[in-house]
Amino acid sequence: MLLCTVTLSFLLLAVPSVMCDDKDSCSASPGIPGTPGTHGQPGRDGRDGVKGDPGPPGPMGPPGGMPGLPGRDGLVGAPGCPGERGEKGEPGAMGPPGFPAYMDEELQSTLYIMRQHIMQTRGVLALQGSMVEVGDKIFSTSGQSVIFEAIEELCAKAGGRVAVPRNSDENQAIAKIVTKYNVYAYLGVKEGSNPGEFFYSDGTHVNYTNWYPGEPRGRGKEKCVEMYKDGQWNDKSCGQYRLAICEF
Ligand code: MAN
Ligand code: CA
Repeated sequence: MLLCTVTLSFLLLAVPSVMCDDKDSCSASPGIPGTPGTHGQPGRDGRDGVKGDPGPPGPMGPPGGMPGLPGRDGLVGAPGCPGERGEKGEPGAMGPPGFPAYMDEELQSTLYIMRQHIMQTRGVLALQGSMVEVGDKIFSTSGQSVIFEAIEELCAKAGGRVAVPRNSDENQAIAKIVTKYNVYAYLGVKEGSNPGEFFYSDGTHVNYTNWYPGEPRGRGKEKCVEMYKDGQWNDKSCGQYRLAICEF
């Protein structure tokens, strides 16, 4: 069989010159490249592209047109002032049973620390002589000498009331402060509209007194009561400078 090895640059125009020998092989010289073909037909249209961005708003229409749709909500405004305090709610349901207090280590250590702090404060005040304890009551002075109204204010601000003895022990305790400061003190009692009748700040009638002999003799003109150093009482005008003693 005769086999030819042909080198073709361009299929259409190649003119091979073929040399064959009597054996089974041929040799060929390269052909001349053909001229480029003509342009093909235009291709088909491509597929639709993706949707474009919205265009700019159109020009304003003639007057008298339909009103447009309402615009979008504006930005959120600044927070308003806090409202008035509401009424107190109902008490909640009872919580689950807890530890007995004596087994609660945290509670016990808190109580220990609190007790220690209270004892320290009491010690400081007692040492200064500005505080005397009687039963559940504590009498204490700021050391200031001011008019009755100022004492009322001072004591209320501190969370207490103007000192007033309800028995002889309490009377002695207040007298101790008066002696130490060497200034008479006003007591938390005032004369009512009937001369000689005195009342506590809660409006109840006095049920313990320690008048100096002959007092009260102000006959309605001395509405306040002062305590002398010996613990005896005298009705007195309210505008004097007297030691401020409060009770807690
Ligand atoms: C002064 C005032 C009175 C008091 C008499 C007592 O006049 O302190 O309140 O009753 O002294 O003599
Ligand atoms: Ca008097």
